[in-house]
Amino acid sequence: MAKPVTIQDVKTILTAPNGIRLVVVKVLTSEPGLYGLGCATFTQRAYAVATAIEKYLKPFAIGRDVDRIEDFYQAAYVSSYWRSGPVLNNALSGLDEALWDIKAKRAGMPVYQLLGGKCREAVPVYVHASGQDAHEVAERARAFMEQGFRYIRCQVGIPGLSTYGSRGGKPIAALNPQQTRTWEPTAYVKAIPKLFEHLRLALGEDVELLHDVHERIPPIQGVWLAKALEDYRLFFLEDLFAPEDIGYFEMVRQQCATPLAMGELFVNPAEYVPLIQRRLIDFIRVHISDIGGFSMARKLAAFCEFMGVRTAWHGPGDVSPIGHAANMHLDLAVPNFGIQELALFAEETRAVFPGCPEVREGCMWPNDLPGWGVDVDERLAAQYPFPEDPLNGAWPEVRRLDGTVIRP
Ligand code: GCO
Ligand code: MG
Repeated sequence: MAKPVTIQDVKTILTAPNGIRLVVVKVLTSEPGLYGLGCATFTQRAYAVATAIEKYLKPFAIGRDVDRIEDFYQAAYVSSYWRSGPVLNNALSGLDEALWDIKAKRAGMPVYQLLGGKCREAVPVYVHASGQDAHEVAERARAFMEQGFRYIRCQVGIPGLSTYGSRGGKPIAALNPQQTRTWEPTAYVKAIPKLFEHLRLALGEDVELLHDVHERIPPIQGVWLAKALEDYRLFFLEDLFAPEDIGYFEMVRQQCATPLAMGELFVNPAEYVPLIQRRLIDFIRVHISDIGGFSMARKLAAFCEFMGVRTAWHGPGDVSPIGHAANMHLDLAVPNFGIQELALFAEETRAVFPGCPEVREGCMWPNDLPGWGVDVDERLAAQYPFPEDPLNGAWPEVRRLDGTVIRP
């Protein structure tokens, strides 16, 4: 039997082209020139992930057979005894995805081939249109439609408040002495049905519209909002509830047919399996590196297929191009693909990550290179260190008018 190719070294690459903190793992092998890349980006706690890789996973990985991805995944997952969580899952994802990249390079094929090949030529994406009012959102959405995008997520500013997707608002000094961002849910839930009424009139019936609640409202207002939006036929309504409140999905299901997308904050199968099994959501939106990487995500996609749930992997700016490529390869190969979120790549990001997927005709397109098809220029990556930030990458605080901290 041929001698196995083994893991020789693991490098953690921290880079912030476009100002967003990204974490990428490079696994080097015993075969000269053969390496793989994986995404381990948890932007708010990037250094914690880097430590988990450098101090724990790297020594664990060195010397192991690069071909045994599943075995590596299982062994690494339980090696901490207390497992899961965004830090350890992202660290694991970095290595797991790098091993998929290596396996596909050894096979001389793009990763999607290892999953059975393409179900589609390219991956339709949704882009983000945000504005201060409904007119501005409609204008931005129309500009995207003119560029060929057919799925658009629409977020609107709420006067005086700091909404997800737009800032603003002045807190009451006596109640909020730190003068943090402010948020109240009622004005928002009243404004959103009006936004979509305007958008349907302005943009017509053909475009697919999406919206992200970002778990910012009390659950019963979420139930009301899902019903109030039913007439505007959203493609999906996202994160209506926090992971802590998923018991409310059943209530929404009994009352309306607004399609529901959930999951970017999930880290553990115990959170997402019951929702899928009971058909309480329509789109699974996990952040692939946050659930442990590609190995876990492909199993999740297959489980969703049996339950009629479609995929919509999380694809914001704080996913590296390696992570976007992982999303795309899975999207290409699964029959239950729903849609792919995409924060359009900045020029600097494209330069740091040669092979970054092309975006045209409203879709992300793969290249035919073996592996993910995306590389990292380490010299250039080093020219984009993490920006100075008093919050060290964390979310700024958001508070109610009475000063209570709420979810961002
Ligand atoms: C989305 C998300 C993101 C997250 C961000 C957190 O649906 O795109 O909600 O914008 O807020 O990825 O870091
Ligand atoms: Mg979201």
